[in-house]
Amino acid sequence: MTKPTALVTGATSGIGEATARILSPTHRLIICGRREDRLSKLATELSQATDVLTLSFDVRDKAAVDSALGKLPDEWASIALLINNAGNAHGLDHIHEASVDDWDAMIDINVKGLLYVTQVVLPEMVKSNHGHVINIGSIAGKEVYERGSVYCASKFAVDALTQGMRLDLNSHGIRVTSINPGLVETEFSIVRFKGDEDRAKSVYAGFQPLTAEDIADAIRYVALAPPHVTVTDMTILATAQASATKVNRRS
Ligand code: NDP
Ligand code: 8X3
Repeated sequence: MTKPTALVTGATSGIGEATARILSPTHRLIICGRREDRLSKLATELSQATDVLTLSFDVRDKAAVDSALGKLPDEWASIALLINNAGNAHGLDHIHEASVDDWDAMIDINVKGLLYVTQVVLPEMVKSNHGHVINIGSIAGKEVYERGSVYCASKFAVDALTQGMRLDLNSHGIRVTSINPGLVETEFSIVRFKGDEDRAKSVYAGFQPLTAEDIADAIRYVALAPPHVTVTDMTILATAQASATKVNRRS
């Protein structure tokens, strides 16, 4: 039997890359991101295990999303699993000191980008009354922390969209899940702190953070659950993390 097709946004690093890798035995893969060199490298690796299509676009650019996903070759047109993972935090500032460019980036990527991709992928799922959308939210979509208001707002929006999609798609048998990780050591903090690797490293100092593979493993579990089972919402924290703001650091 042909494998189902999964589309993973933000597959060029971190959680998305690990997810593409872990799904390669069970799914054909459409891997997306802006950095084409990384997409080609991952495609070369994963094509040992499965069919891979790479698509490079910025999720903020609606025309680019429509053009990349709206005219897929026939053999890729039916997507069974959409993983809306592309996203980042930009900056960590009090609301009265933060940059409008950072706000725009977070709202445009984490919220509007997710919507743009979902809008193009859903019609085929609705037509076939089958499919699964997994949105990557965050503990920041459950609890607000100081200096994170706009990132948190973007992830609260992902939580609301996940719940709303589940209601709207219920009559079409489409599963909708949110996965909400706590601190995962990826390129996330390097992006948040605009390339400051030392500051990024300090976020994960003194405790064992989650890895991208930990989250990919949860995504695989949720995706491979029997079709009549929907995991609606999974929050995953490092054992040393008790809330968005409480982390048991040894040093
Ligand atoms: P990374 O920075 O490692 O990965 C982010 C991915 O998103 C990259 O592949 C990047 O690809 C892609 N991306 C970013 N902006 C755009 C854009 N404008 N257009 C297309 N793709 C884009 O971070 P993570 O793997 O940690 O983050 C993945 C998701 O997990 C995000 O939604 C994040 O909010 C969420 N998350 C992360 C946590 C963490 O602690 N790390 C915790 C909770 C949630 P490229 O640059 O090539 O376009
Ligand atoms: C990423 C986790 O705590 O850095 O969503 O906001 S956190």
